[in-house]
Amino acid sequence: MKYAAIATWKMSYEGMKICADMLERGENGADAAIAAVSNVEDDPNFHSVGYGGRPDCRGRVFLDGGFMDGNTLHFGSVGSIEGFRSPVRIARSLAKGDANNFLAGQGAEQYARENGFEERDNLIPEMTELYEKEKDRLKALSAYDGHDTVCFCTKDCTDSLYAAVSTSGLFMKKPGRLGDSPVPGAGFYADSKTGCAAATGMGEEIMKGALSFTAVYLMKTGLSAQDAAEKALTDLQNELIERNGYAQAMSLVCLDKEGNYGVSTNVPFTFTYASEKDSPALYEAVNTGGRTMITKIKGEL
Ligand code: SD4
Repeated sequence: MKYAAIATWKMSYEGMKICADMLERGENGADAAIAAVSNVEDDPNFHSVGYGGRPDCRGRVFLDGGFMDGNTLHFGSVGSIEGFRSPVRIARSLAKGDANNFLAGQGAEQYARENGFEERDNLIPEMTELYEKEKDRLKALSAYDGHDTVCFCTKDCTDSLYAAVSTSGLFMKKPGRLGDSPVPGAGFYADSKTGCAAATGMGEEIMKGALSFTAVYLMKTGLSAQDAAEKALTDLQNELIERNGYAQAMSLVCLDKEGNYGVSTNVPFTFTYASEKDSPALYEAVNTGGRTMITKIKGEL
């Protein structure tokens, strides 16, 4: 396939159209992935990414973002950053050089300010209301549902692969908490010789199995994108259940170097995909005994 892209959750659909248009025009897959993720970061209707993201336990919005270039294996990440419009754009700018590629907290904010990245208060009144309503009920919890990451994996017409992700992480998270999303190998991974992958779900689980790297590694050993996605997630889930008695929510999307996609999940999951053969569409994935059953969602586009 000349180009292909896969992304997590229904919230990626508008971004997928932007991404597919850019890839169709022959634009760079990194630019396409970043434009698509930024589109979600700017949309206040999605309460788990960027503007309108869910607050932490202090009622403030801290964001994580990551980017990887599958040609160079350079990655860039920012963690726990407050007050900036696009964590993924900041992350991409860090994906070069041999050091200082992953910045967190005040250091990341200082870098973003010094490098002219647009500032923005990402807390919207609706999320302040939610926080005020839920804070007492949830203060004892370490995790709370309603967290999702937007992840885009792209393959462009030069056969370059990229992964880009952005999230506000867990609702009511502790100050300084980082999930898998900005962690290369866990939340995202790209290697143009093999494939690219990205994850969403409980970061504390995903990090235990370096889920995105594992999927790409399995493709390297010869598995198809779909088999690699399923094996990576099922193996991790089985290990977690064996050791801890349970496994929390995890979902994974990936592309092989030809642009074929793979998806796995242990919860009901939506994703979008496009290639020069398939116009952008929204799909639903469910786990049926370790295999992923995929249905194209009609009438919702
Ligand atoms: C995190 N993986 O911060 C993210 C949240 C997420 O579906 O993607 N939830 O742990």
